[in-house]
Formats: sequence, C-alpha cells, structure tokens
Amino acid sequence: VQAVFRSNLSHLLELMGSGKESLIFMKKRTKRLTAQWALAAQRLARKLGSSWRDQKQILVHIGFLTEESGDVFSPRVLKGGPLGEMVQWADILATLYVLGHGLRITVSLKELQSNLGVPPGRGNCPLTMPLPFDLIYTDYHGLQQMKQHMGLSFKKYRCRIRVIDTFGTEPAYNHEEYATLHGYRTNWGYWNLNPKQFMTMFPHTPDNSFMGFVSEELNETEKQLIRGGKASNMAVVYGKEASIWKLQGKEKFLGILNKYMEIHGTVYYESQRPPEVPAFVKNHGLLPQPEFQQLLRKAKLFIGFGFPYEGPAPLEAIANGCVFLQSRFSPPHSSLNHEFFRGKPTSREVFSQHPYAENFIGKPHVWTVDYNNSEEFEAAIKAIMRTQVDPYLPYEYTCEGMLERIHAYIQHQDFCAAPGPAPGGARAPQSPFVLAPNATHLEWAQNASVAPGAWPPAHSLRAWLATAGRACTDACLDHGLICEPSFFPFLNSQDAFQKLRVPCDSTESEMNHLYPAFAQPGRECFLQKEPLLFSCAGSSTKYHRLCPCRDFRKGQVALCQDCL
Ligand code: U2F
Repeated sequence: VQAVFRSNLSHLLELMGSGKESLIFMKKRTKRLTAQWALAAQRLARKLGSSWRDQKQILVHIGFLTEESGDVFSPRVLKGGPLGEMVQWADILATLYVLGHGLRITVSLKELQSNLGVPPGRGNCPLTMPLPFDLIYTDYHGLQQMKQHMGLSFKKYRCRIRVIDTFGTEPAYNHEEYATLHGYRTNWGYWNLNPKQFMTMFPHTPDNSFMGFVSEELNETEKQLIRGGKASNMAVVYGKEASIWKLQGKEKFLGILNKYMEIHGTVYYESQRPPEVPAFVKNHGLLPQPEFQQLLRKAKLFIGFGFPYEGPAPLEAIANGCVFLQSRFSPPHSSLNHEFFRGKPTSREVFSQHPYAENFIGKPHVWTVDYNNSEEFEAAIKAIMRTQVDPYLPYEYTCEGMLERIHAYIQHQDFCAAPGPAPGGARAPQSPFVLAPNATHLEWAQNASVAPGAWPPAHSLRAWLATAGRACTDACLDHGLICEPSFFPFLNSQDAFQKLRVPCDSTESEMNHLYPAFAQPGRECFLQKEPLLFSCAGSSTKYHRLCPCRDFRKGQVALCQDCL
C-alpha cells in the first residue's frame, strides 16, 4: 500500500490517549504545530514528486512513560523537569503520522502486550501470531520490556526495532561480548543491535541514526516583527530547574552580565522565589512552551550555565533571533569524568554545553567562551550587544527536514535483510575503489558495479587513512565530509590498504572497534572481524584508522546528496 501524506492531526491526538501530564504536554505541542506540519508535508510531497512510498504498520511504545519503568518524568512536567524527551516523542509521532503510516501508540505494559500478541498470563513465550508491525519505535525501557515479554520472538523481530536514545550508543558498548571483555559495559548497552537502530536527539555520531525533533519556524512577518521588537539588553537564562544556578563562580559572571543586561529566568518555583536565583533576576517561573517562545522573541541573549546538556531550548532561542552564549568545557565532559554521562554507552567528549550549536551553527548565532575568564566573557557580552542576528533554524530541525529524513530512513533502512554477497560479512575480498588522482584517498571506481539496494548509495564514498589518534568522525569532518559506517565493509580488505599504498608488513583480522587500521610501529595492518563493531567513533594514538566518508546535503547531515 502506498503511504499518503496526512495534514489533519485530530486522529493522532486521539491515538495519543490522555491522563498523564506528559501526554498533555505532548498533545498541546502537536496541536500547536499542526499548521507547520501540514505545510511541511505539502512541500515534501512536491519535492518527492511521484516516487512510491510504502505504507508501514508502526508501533510506538514509549517505555519511559510506562508505570512499569517508574515514569519519573510525568510528575515533573510542570515542575521544571526534563521536557526534551517529550518534545522529541511528540515530534516523532507527528512525523510518522504525517508521512501516512499506520500507527499504534502504547504507554503501558498491558497495551504493549495486547498489541504484540503476547499470550495472556504467560510472559516469556513466543508470540501467538506473526508480529503485525513492520517497525517498532521505542526506548531502552521499552526494549527491556519487549525482551522480557516476547520470549524467543524478540530475537526474530529485533531487526524491526528502532531505539530512541538521546545521547547515543557507540558500537563498542553495543556488542555484548566485546563490551564485557574490554570494559565498555554500562547500564544501557550490549544489545547487539545494528548501531544504526539507535536514534539520537542530535547528530552525535554517524554510527547511530540521527532522529532529532523540530523547532517552530517563523514566517517572514514574524521575522520582521522580531527584528523590530528586540530589546538589545535583555538576556534569558537557560534552565528551568533552580539547581543550575548553584554553579560555582556564577556570582562573577552574573555580576558582569548584570552590568549590561536585564536578566530573565524561567525557573520553576512553588510559592517563594528559589533562593538560588539572585534578586536582580526577573524570574517568570516555568512558562508554557508558547509563552517561553514569546519571551525568546523579545530577548537578545539566551545564556547557558553548563546544564542541561544538549536540549532543544537553544535551537528555539536561535530560531527566535537570540544569540546563544555558552561555556566551553575544558577539559571536556564525558562518561569518564561527569556524573551525568556516567553509565551512558558513549565515550563522546562534550566540549561545550551544546556541541551541535557550537559546531553546526556557530557565530554569529552561537558564542562559546571560557566563563572562568572574565575578560573573554565580558568582551563576548559587549560584542553580542552590538551584533545584529536574524532568526536561524537549520533545515534538519524544521518540520520538512524531519519528515524528509525519517521518510528516507523508513523507505531505505533495512536491518532484517541478510547481508548480500558483496560486500558480505565483515570482509571484502576486493574493494571497488581506486586511488584518487591526487593520491590522498580512495574513490569509488567508475567501472565498479553498484551494490544493488545499498543505501546510502556507495558511489558517494571516499576513504582516507586518518592520522594517528584521530577518530573517523573527526577525520571525515576534516575533509568536509561525514563518516558513513555502512561503508566500512567495502574498505575492510587488504586490497584497500594496498590501493592506499599503506606499507603493511602483516595483516591480522581481529575484533576491535578501531579496525580497519594501521599501526605504524610494527607496520601492522588490522582488519575488522566483527561487522557489528564497525565504528566511526573511537581513536587511539596507536592507530591510523581507515575511514569511510561521504558527502551530505546542506542542512541535512543524515542524508547524502543522492540519498533521497
Ligand atoms: C534536555 O532536557 P530539557 O528539558 O532540560 O531541555 P530544554 O532545552 O530545557 O528544553 C525542553 C523544552 O522546554 C521548553 C522549551 C523546550 O522545548 O520550549 N520550556 C518550557 O516549556 N518552558 C520554559 O519555561 C522553559 C523551557 C534534553 F532535551 C534531555 O534529553 C536531557 O535529558 C536533559 C539533560 O541534559 O536536557
């Protein structure tokens, strides 16, 4: 059946159920954004023309909202607790619905069981009927519940699952045996899924799929209004919870900021002003989302204190014409040195509060400075007050961008298909590459046959040997490209090393998430033995990694030029 775009979301709102504060928040958001989704659907429909889109039957099981996993988020919706996850799930539901797929939504174990066809009263048995869904979107909590209740069927169907995973799961943490042997065991990892089945909130590592969310887009009239209506000396502080104001040394930089600007906050409080928030701050209390946006429209500056990490609010601020000022982290925060990231299945080092804002948006919209350096901080404030910025929203965070990306995933990503003969398994006998004319990297050979059905299409691939200590994520960015893990199998051969003129004295095949790679000292080349361990993330000064890179669409890093 062909999927047909939908623009009326009232049936979706019914499907979302009711009761919990979290669902109320999500439904309000979906309702408010209906017109934007409808417009985006029209635009994407035009862009895609008459190309066929399969209609999928999709189950969305939001595990963290189930009572069975504790549902710690719902009671905090009106109290300054995290809303980022709710923003994202609301937008995922809207996306799947607008794209025209068949949708079921569950937020309790009971509903999950009845939708899956778990035999009543029996937990750990195979399902009584074939799974009626082509795709299941869930989170780590939901994954655990499915494993417990689907019995043997879990293994059979897990290739249909997509795991919404805010901060991402790197391959080294996903592979059970490897994680256990090498100390990558965490609270969440070791599911042996294809790493692309994990879908993140920001494009952290291309090992996972970038799911994202949307921020409201302004029309021309609204943009004009903003240009006229900005108070150049108004700052809003990022953070709804009083605890973020406990930051050490904040008196100093708040004092500086206060010299130049009127400081506003949206910190939740019960009856009295939170003691952490200084008296000179105008605190509005936690605002409903639309009112928060209105506040951002008036403000010149949105300032982060270092937490929360990587939330939606900075994108909303920038989309509403604010400059986002944030602190640089030196040394960077990671699961090794920071409580928040501890136990998360990633080794990623976070160099500022919002790395996406820093690296994908940057100046004039985003300023990343050292808050311990008063001069640098003060100079930034002064410069920001003089800078004129227009509202900006990267395409991938618009409704159209999200629809486009998820459309492409749904039509092209298939983790159930058996690996084809070429490249097949971890090892490719003959790489379909040639050395580029300038002899720095490999390119797809003109006469090489194109792997049928491979997505992204392999001809977009270019491969480099990275410098020692460089991760493939960074090595590809150095060339203005993005690492593409699904191309690793093409490169995993002696032939690829030979063509790149790497002087291998010996070649070994082992399990290591940094392979394929070359170790200078012994002139040893290493191939990857385990396809699940192909990883863009990860580095060691011992290795020059062999990195598969590809191009990407402007403003849509998840998709290559020819990916639609
Ligand atoms: C992130 O979660 P947060 O909820 O802390 O993320 P924020 O960036 O603060 O934004 C979430 C939404 O809260 C809204 C705002 C954002 O869309 O419009 N909001 C509001 O409704 N009223 C207000 O007064 C202020 C903001 C992240 F998303 C999570 O994944 C992480 O778990 C968490 C911790 O790092 O940070």
